[in-house]
Amino acid sequence: MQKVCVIGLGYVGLPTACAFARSGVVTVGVDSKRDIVDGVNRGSSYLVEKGVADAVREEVARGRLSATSDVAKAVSDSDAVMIAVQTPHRDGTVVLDFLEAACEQVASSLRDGTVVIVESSVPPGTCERRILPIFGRHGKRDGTEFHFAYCPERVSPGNSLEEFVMNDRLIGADDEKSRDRALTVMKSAVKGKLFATDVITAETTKLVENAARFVYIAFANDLALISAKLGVDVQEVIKLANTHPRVKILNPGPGVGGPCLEKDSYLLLNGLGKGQKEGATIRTAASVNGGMLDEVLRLAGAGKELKEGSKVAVLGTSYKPGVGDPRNSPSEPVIKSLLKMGYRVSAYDPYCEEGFGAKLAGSVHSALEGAACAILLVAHDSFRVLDFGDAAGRMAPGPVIVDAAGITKATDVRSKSYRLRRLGDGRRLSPDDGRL
Ligand code: SAJ
Repeated sequence: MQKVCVIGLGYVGLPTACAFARSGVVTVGVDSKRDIVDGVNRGSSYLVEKGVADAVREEVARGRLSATSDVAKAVSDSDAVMIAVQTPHRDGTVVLDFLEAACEQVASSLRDGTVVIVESSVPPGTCERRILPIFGRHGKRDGTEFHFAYCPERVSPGNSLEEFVMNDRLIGADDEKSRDRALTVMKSAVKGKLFATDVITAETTKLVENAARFVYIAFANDLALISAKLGVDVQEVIKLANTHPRVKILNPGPGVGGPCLEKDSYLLLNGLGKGQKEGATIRTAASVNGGMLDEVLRLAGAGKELKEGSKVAVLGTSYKPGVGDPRNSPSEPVIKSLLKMGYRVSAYDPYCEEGFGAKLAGSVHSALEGAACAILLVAHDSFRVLDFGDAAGRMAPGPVIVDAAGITKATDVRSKSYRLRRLGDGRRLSPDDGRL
């Protein structure tokens, strides 16, 4: 394959472009945002993603990667077009405007024989009902004038470039030629296995993967609430249950963040149309995961013994450990609720500059200074090695530390200098232990 064009240089598109360029393919990234295009052409990446900055710098210098806002030229010059634009949701319903607009532009410049691959998550049936008709209106029929495949991305934000290359992928195509052409394109950059199927099965499977994780996490979260009532420690219960050869329970937390798990669960249901009763586990999971906010506030004593006007330190604002990505972070509703209840909130995150309205502290110590309560929301490595005795010494007298991130150990509860409340830890200790 000679030349690939990647439409959309976002969280998925830029690592996709880097992966193709790294594999030796001449790659052009297309984005409407001038600053992103100019940045790439200067050899710099706006994305904080492992390996991406080096890949952009080196591949631009080598002449294998460039960027442009000129879709028509990039598409008409390419043998393959990868589309990786966002498909967000509004109140649980997918918004296809960006994808449809991108396909419209691609279709109008496509030369015959090109292979078009969509990576964005879409409700099942979208390619057939909404995407292929756009190409049809431009006189491009799948399997005749051009070749179409749906190959959903599977990368984990934070490690997208490596996962693009190493993960197994699905190749959804509805005719043999399109499938073979898409396999050739993907093989040039992907080292993982490639599994061929039809388009709607690939669309559905992508969403099922994320909906499965969303439901599994809801189960772990439900167990945290159950354990707190039963008087056991959920961490201990999960650790022991996972010694069974067929049990693999995930970790409870303050809610499910990020751009994918919740959204894709809704997109799966979108495929059913309105008024359907199927999907009860997903709806229940959404309610359990969303309800973890109340549990975090309860552990903090918000609206109860935590006095109005007190300072609360929120540790962690990114949506998961090890990244600076604040999209849909569970910290957002926690911070906004606390502010609404009249608390002074100071937030600190080693990677993320988003404070969601809280005062951003420059260090963990300044966030903790004088706080009546500290809430651990993300298990970043630097929080795992925190000395909680020292932390408590910087806080207001008799401080409460809430661990909603699964960082502390059951034995840490015995400290006398602070009251530690761990999510899902309902063990009944003596009153001296300062539990709820
Ligand atoms: N979380 C828990 N408990 C856990 C694991 C995660 O509460 O045991 C929370 C995290 O803290 C975070 C959220 O879930 O708030 C999502 O994090 P994640 O690491 O599970 O997933 P994402 O959203 O970063 O990436 C997911 C991945 N999907 C699956 O693992 C099935 C990734 O492979 C997908 O490519 C990505 O969605 C996507 O783009 O669709």
